[in-house]
Amino acid sequence: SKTEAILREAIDTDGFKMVYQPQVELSTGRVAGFEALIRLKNNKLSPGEFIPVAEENGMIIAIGRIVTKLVVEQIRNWQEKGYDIKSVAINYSAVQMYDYGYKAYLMNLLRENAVSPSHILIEITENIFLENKESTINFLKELRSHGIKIAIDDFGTGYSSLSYLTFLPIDTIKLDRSLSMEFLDLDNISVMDSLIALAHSLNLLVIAEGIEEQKQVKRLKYGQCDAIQGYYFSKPLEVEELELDFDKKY
Ligand code: G
Ligand code: G
Ligand code: MN
Ligand code: NA
Repeated sequence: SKTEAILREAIDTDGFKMVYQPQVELSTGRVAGFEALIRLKNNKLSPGEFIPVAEENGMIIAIGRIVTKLVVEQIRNWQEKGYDIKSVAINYSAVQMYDYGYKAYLMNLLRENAVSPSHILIEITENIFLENKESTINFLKELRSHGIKIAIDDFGTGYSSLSYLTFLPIDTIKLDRSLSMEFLDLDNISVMDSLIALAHSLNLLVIAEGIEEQKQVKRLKYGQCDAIQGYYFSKPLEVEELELDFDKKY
């Protein structure tokens, strides 16, 4: 297909780049980290269009490695410039579980670039547990044993059962945008508060995604949410546009 041809060309010709969206810690107002999001340099397709195709045809495995390399090299570049980079989140598709060499690939990249694993947060979605739950849990445990952190992305949209939060090897949950909107608009905020409290009782951090309005920021701060990400603070930005002043308060 046309999409596949565009992706094939991008894979072969260094045709991808990453943009970075800041995450702001609510207790301090400071940037706590970034989520890395892929873009085609030629902008012919959006990731919403090409990621599902790449997952379907397996190209996500090559793309996942490209993303990982771009991010680790970017962190090295920032470190060389003296920026004290906190954490950078990488989206990891469930299909990448078939990339059996991924963990070794990631660990090698980190070593070669002298980047600490503690700077990397891997974002998974709940559907990763639908197949081979045990091997997925083992994979995540291994990553965590090296100091890499794990987040559940789009939390609240999948086949969630809250009980699994008690045994999954994860560090952070990212509340899906639909959840923030729903809860804040429907005056149903006590459910959001309870989710945050439950997560905290399990030593998990909570990031709310898709935050666009100040009233959401205020309410989430009151509800002890740890960090927020969304257009209210910043859209995903090109490296050249990023503010890397970690002392700045929002
Ligand atoms: O950045 P944007 O909102 O347009 O992303 C659209 C979708 O593509 C989101 O679901 C996002 O998680 C996904 N996406 C963006 N970048 C990556 C990436 O590097 N890897 C994977 N697997 N998915 C990504
Ligand atoms: O599926 P995932 O959570 O990885 O998707 C993240 C995407 O959500 C980002 O690529 C970004 O384009 C989009 N996004 C980030 N903040 C906002 C926001 O405040 N509103 C909306 N509508 N989309 C957002
Ligand atoms: Mn994400
Ligand atoms: Na999300």
